[in-house]
Amino acid sequence: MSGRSSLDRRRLLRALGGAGVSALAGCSSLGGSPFDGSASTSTPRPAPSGPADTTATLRATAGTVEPGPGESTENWLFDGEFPGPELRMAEGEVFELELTNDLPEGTTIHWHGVPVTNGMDGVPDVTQAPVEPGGSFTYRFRAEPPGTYFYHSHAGLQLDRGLLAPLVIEESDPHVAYDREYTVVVDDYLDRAPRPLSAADSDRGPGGGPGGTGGGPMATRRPPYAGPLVDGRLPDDPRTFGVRDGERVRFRFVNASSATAFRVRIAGHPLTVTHADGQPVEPVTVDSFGFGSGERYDAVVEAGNPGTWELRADAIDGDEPPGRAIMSYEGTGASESPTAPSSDDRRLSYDDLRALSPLDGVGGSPDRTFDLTLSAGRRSNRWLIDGEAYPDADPLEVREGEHVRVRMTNRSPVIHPMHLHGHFFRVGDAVKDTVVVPGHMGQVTFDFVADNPGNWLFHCHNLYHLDAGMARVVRYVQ
Ligand SMILES: [Cu+2]
Repeated sequence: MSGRSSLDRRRLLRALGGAGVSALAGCSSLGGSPFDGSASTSTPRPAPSGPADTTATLRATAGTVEPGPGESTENWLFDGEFPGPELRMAEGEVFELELTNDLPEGTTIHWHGVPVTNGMDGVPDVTQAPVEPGGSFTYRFRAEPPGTYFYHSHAGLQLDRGLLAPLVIEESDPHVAYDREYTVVVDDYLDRAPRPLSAADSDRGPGGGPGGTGGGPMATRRPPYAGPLVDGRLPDDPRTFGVRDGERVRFRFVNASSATAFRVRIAGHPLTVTHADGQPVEPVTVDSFGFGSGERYDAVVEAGNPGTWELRADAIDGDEPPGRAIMSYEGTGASESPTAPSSDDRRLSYDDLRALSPLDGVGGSPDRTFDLTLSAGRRSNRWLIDGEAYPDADPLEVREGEHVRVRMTNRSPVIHPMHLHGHFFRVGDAVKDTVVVPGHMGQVTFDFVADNPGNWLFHCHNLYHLDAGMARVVRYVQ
């Protein structure tokens, strides 16, 4: 199934959808709230109606994270797991999930990358009221297009407490063959409750984009992470991915970290990148790729080099030890081959990405263009889009059906992985939902079609930048 035909089908389904019974009807917190679309003058589409193909429940609770021997932290988790339970659904099915909130604070779930209807997008005070302690909310959406996604709390700093998990919409007809697959969530371990960063939290931080330009020390701020995590494991207690000689293994890599870009490689094995942010691309073979918070890449590995090998995730420009997992061939010993990242490896860049099915409707000149500067506030710990810190920021107004172009210039020294809710966009020849804007006057332009009415957050996926104002609402108007 190609991205384009999937999008076409979505439009068709919307056209047929009519005013069905929305899942909102059964929800306790929305009556009379401003989150039913009244703040937007273009009516959001209803959630899919009729019986759900799959129903699930999920509980946000306090729980214990144990990422390695002798390491444990009380934190907030989905169903007590970290990362939370992977959700898998078939392409096109109607999926329904009841979230129950056992936390002492309000929470939501955002389905990162999935272009759900606006009321299901899970952004507190933009698309719904937070689910209060003891309350519940039923999310409902059509599972399309297929791809690798993740879901997470969008309330405050809860993402960095552990409320995150992978989500896979399975393709009915993948464009690459593979014998088995693994999902790999890359993250950081915060062994305390997160708090907003202040000027006192000076640190060295990421400065390179996927192009891997790197950069020297720079005054950015990151939380005091206790180490990188691959699938919830610290480097000294890595997960093992078993493979057999001759297999093709699909890895679905998710950067679920709140503040870190990682470079990923597997020793002794090139990575054939097949999907960017879940969307199929012409396969391109590299030695490593970098990705920022919120980005995903799928890569197929030809298992033809028996042994025990290191899967490695280095924080880009960080000085912490690399995150690790093990890829082990059946019947081989426990000692792994070392990997020294080479300086001349083939690194994925955005220019290498060619979507199999380009987005429709973004050829030619746009109907509307936003020129946006990304910068740090001068006198406060704020992060700004065009000089404004959300929520004291003007919405970006679009009309349904428009081809919208967004040009971003990054006047700060650090990267910003910018994420648009509810839409895919074209960046270069790729179709993505999150794109890293390099520091030091890096520029990125993306184009999208305003085809999903509502109020949608557009923001930096560095959680601490988001928390400090680096967001805008994209608002549909008549
Ligand atoms: Cu940022």
